[in-house]
Amino acid sequence: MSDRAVTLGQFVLQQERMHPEASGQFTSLLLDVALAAKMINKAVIRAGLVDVLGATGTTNVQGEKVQKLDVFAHETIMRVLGSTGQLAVIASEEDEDIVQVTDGMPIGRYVVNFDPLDGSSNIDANVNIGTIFSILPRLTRTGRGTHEDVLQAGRRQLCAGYVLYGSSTMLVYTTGDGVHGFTYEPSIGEFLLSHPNIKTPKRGRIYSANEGNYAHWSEGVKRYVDWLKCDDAETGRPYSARYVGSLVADFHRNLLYGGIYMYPGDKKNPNGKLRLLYEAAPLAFVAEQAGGAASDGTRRIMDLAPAALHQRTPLFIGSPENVAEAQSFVQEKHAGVTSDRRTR
Ligand code: P6P
Repeated sequence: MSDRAVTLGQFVLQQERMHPEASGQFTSLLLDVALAAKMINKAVIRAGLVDVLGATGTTNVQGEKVQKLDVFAHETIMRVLGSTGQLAVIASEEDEDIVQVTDGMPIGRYVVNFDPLDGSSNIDANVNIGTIFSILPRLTRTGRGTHEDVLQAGRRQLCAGYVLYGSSTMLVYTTGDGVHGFTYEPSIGEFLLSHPNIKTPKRGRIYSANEGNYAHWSEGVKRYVDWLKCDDAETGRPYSARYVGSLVADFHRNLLYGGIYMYPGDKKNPNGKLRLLYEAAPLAFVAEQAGGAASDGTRRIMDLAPAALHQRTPLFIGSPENVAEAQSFVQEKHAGVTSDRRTR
């Protein structure tokens, strides 16, 4: 790759030329996601200056307090993507049900599921927040999009990625041909290729979890986290605990440095907190394409077909050796393990 700056648009076109078999039909859709990201980014970086901080006083379908930026991000994505003529149906964390694309627009061949602003509880504290998106082919042939079109397993995704808003806003995506990261250059309004072909380390020594939930975790998860904290230089333990409380920020750091993010189920919420369709599945696609893994503790996230729009799932995601290790504890294959001197 030459050292000249490559924009997202140029890169996507290069990819299309390199892979004639790739239809590239959703190229413009991906570029529209980037357009929406630029508009959201402009609001996010000015959040402290204009009246978008604080809550709207309403709650979303999750029963969560809706922050004004949440609403802006949701409405921006719906407006930009809804006018592409490429979509049949859209699903968002902020909407109770699917949104069919109508209003005289041509009904397209694709579905977009997204979390408009994940980690929004961090907005007022100026902590990184993110947009997560997933593009799928519709299953139904004609007519308005349906739930069947939306509720597909992650392995059906054509494209998935996230935008991480912060001091340096990044867009990271995959179309099944590796993972590529772009850094936003506001002076020219372009996402420039900064992290081509991201590969996550096979093992990392960072774990990300809300240990405030420890008392409610299963014995297997407790044993795993206890094991990570044992002092054993030979296996690089104890690991470092890093938890921003914003999935996209924790995921992105672990993608680059190696490690594991986990949000297990617990006694209060057996399926955990995170949503399968527009949080776990898109990030699982990115993780696997970067050489990582994503599991619900026993099954591959990408194989799980959601039965409901806002279905939750436990999530263990990151470096493959870390995820496999976590799975072995969660499945109690290491019952009784404390500070054993295992090979790794
Ligand atoms: P907790 C944010 O609400 C979110 O969905 C993720 O971004 C984040 O990782 C997680 O929830 C934080 O949840 O229960 O640790 O505050």
